[in-house]
This record gives sequence, structure tokens and C-alpha cells, in this order.
Amino acid sequence: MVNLTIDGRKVTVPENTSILDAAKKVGIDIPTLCYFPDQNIKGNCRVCVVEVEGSRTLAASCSTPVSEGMAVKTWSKNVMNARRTIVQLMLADHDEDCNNCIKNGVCELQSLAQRLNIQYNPFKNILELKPIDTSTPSLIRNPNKCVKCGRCVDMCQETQQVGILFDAYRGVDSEIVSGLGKYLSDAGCILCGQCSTACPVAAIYENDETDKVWQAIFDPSKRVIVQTAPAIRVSIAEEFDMPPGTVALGQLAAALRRLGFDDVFDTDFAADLTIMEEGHELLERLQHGGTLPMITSCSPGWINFIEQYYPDLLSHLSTCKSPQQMFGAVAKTYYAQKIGLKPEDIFVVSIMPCTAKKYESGRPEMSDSGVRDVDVALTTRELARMIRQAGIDFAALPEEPFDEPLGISTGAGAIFGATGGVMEAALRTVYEVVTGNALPVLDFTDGRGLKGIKEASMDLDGANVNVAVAHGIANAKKLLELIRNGAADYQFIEIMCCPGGCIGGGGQPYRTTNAIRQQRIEAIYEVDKAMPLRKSHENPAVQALYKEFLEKPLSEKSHHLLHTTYSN
Ligand code: HC1
Ligand code: SF4
Repeated sequence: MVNLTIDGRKVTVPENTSILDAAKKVGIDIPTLCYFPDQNIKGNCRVCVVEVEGSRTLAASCSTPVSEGMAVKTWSKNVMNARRTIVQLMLADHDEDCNNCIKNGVCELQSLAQRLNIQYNPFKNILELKPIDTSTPSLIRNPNKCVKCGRCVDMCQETQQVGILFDAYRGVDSEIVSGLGKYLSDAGCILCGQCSTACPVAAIYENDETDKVWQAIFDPSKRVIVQTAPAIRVSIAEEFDMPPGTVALGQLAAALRRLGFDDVFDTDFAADLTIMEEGHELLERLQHGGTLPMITSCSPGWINFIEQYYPDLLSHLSTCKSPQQMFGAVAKTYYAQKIGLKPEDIFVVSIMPCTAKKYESGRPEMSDSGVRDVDVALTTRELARMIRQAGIDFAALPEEPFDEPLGISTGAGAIFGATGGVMEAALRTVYEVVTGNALPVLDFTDGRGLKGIKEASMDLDGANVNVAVAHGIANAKKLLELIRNGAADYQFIEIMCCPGGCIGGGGQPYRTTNAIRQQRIEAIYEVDKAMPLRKSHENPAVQALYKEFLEKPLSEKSHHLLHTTYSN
């Protein structure tokens, strides 16, 4: 252990602790910018400088370890002047049109400037405006806002290991680029949006489509249907200052109704439907041949990745569309018929924790109802913006139910939102379909949690099925290499693009850390436990859909509406 003083207070911390963490331990909050929990320490912005007695220069507290007898001052004239100058220089190379910025009010540079009481800038603004990258339907990249902290680069290079974003050039020319001279759409970006959850400013952010949704809501000729993804119920409350891990299922339904949606439905219904199709597809491949291991196909960032980087393995993908897209196709056919409307009179909005869902919903093949099946996919952050715009006090909302029939779901549908959940939901159903027996224990804890790759086996009436689960592209790549090398002894694999699964999606509240992911995961299993039904095949609305419309899993109609093909 190491003893030191910080602002005159005695502190004892383990060796190699940074000054920043040691200060945090005694409640001293040093401002940071390039520092981000769970990422490598970069120490490049120097906003966190402090004075260390006996040293002539200021030290970056995030990258300086404590030492025995050290005396640290986190606030002094030198510290104040240095931090102010650093932030003023950043502002002088920044597009300061804060009123017209999506991060106005939630921007870390803006709050640093406020915290340092910067009221004028002695440095002249030298920014040379560069083009804004609007090349994808999911993300906007505005280099004029970039502070070169490197948090997005870390997400793309280390966490996801896709490697699109990198630091280019040196000194005053330094810049973060997406492939030299390329737009995101040409650089091999998979649109996961992880960069956008880490960006402290508005240098990369979701393509905001809330105005399209308002227009539809205000158009009396449209029936506007909303579906909400499994992960939203355990993250939306954070946008309204409630702690991570808060379950806000009933308030979410109430908020969507107050916004003016005509039908408040649930993607969890379609997740149950996905299990019916995907479970039977797995059985078909196990019993009658087909590429194994079969890999789940509901995560669109993951689909973008395999299509671009491992096209030789596409036949491993389940042909099932994602629940988002199954929902859209069913809403504009089965439900449209039920309410006597044509698909073109219906406008389907999805609330997703994901930026890649915007791209997925616009894929030309996702229009099996005859028109685009899902009209707009909004992220959690966009939904929160709409709720704030409408002046709804989210925390004070009563708990309301979802509408029927496409709002009926089971616990199996809910756990889709956490890594391991699709696997667990599938096994709950496949076991009972194959064996005809009720599962003795519903919880497959081997597939749960933030471990990068998880493995389990299940005895299906004498046949052993080996399964694996990976979340985040860096982990997915390890399984893909095993498959490529013929060394993967699995029959079924779940892959989710984002760390933690959809609860950690790129459209979730900013600054998602591993600690927050863990809290959201725990919340989603609470939702599962509280559901009266916890197996997809027991969902009465899914049963009715098959009886009244689709006939059975993998029927001709199911294939037409619920399955797809992939391209490279
Ligand atoms: Fe997901 Fe899915 S779980 S992909 O993570 O299969 O986005 O939440 O909606 O479609 O159901 C996301 C979440 C989501 C789909 C489902
Ligand atoms: Fe990299 Fe994902 Fe951001 Fe694309 S969306 S730049 S792949 S982190």
C-alpha cells in the first residue's frame, strides 16, 4: 500500500493506483476528458493535471501513479490556469455553434468550460471547417466538433476491434479519421455506434430521425405503431436521472402512449416469434442437415460485420430476420388485416438501443409486407429527446400495460436484450419441443454475464448440443476464427455485436461503462423473473398468430415474411 496526501488529506491506496483514482477515493473529483472507464489510459488531453510537490511540471493525474510520501494539490493557481488554457485551446479549434448542436446540454467540453468558468477565450478560433460525414443512415460524423480525445478510436480499435477510426497526422494537423480520406460508408464501418456512446462531444452521433416520427404522429391519416426493444426498459430511466438498473417497463408504455402512438407494442413479442422460427431452424439443421454451427442473426451490427469481413461463413447464419424486422412484417400484414388497414396506411416506429437498426430497417429486402416494414428506428437517446420535447415527467408516469396482441410477450423475449439471452430463450423452447418434457430449471446461468465467450452443453433427448455465446466484435472474431479453422465444436452460437449485448448498444445513454452494463443485465433478468410466462412457445399471441395466419414455424408464409438472405 502507498501513503500520500491529496489536498492535505491522508490517503492510502494500493501500488500503481493513479492519482485520479486515489483522489476519487476521498471524494475529490478531478475533471477529465480523454479518460474513459474501462479504456486504456491515454493521458493526452491533460485536462486532469495536478501539482505534485517537488515537481516543476504539472502531472496528468490519470496516467501518473501514486508514490510513497507524495503530496498532491488538485487545485491551485497553476492548475487552474493550465486547465483553462487547455480547454480554451480546444474551444479555439472547435465549432462553437452550441445552440445548433445535438449535444447541447450533455456535452462534456461544454460542462468543462462551465466548470472552469470560461467566459471568454483569448485564443482566436482557427477552425477550418471540414465536410460533415452523412454517408450512413445510422451515424453522423462531424470532424468540426472533434476534440481528438481518442475515446472513439479506443472503442473501434480495442473494444470492437473493427479498426475503422484512427489517429492520423501529427501536431496541429492531427485528426481522427475513418480510413484515410474515406466516409464511414466506404471505410468498412459496421455502424455499431460504440464510438458514439464514448464521444464526449458531438463528433460522432446518431442520425436523429425524431422529426420524421413527429410528422407521422401528427398526420391523422397514419396509424402509427411503436415497438420497443427488450433493452430499452432497463436503460431509458437513466436518461431521466434514475440509477442504472432501474426497470421502467410500465412507465415506458405510458410515455409512448402520451407521445401519441396509436398502438404501443413490444419487440419482445417478436423476440418470442424469432425463437419459434430460429429454434425450429436449429432442429431442422440438427436433424436433417444444414450448416452448423448455426449462428444467431438478430444483431444488425454483427450482420454488417460478417457480411463485410467473414463472407465465407454466411451460410452459418440463421435465416431468421431480427425481431425488429419480424415485427414490422407482421404488423403490416397480420395486424393490418385485423384492423382493416393497408400496409401503406401504417407507420411502424421501433425504439432500439442500436444505431445499426436504422440501417437494417432500410435494407431493400426488409419490405416483405409490400412496403418498407419498419419506417423509422429510433435509439434510446432519441426517444428520451422526444419525451423531453413533449414535456412528459417520465419519473412521475404511472405504470401502464402494452397493447394487445403484439404487446404480449414472455420473459424469454425480454432476455434477448442481454448477452446470452437469445441462447437461453432458444434452449428453453428447443428443449421442450424436442423432449416433450417441461424444463426442470429455466435459468441457464452458464450463458449469462460479461465474460467474453461463454460455453455450455445441453442434453436434448440423448443428443448433446454444444453452444457458445460471444458479445462484442472482438470476442466474436475469436469464434469465427475457430469456425474457419474447423476447430469449433459447437452446434449453436449466439453473437451480439455490442459489449454486454443490446443493453450495451450503441444507441443507449452516453457513457455506458461495464459497471452500468452489469446493472442493466441484472435488471433484465428481474424483468424475466417477474413475467407470468417465461418460454416463447407459451406466448398466447404468438400461438394465435400461427393459428390464424402463419400456420406453423418455417411454413411458406413464415419463410416469406420472417426469413431473409445475406449478401457480401
Ligand atoms: Fe436487440 Fe433484438 S435483442 S437485436 O439486441 O434480437 O437492438 O434490445 O430489439 O430486433 O428483440 C437491439 C435489444 C432488439 C431485435 C430483439
Ligand atoms: Fe467503429 Fe463501430 Fe464506430 Fe463504425 S460504428 S466507427 S465500426 S465503433
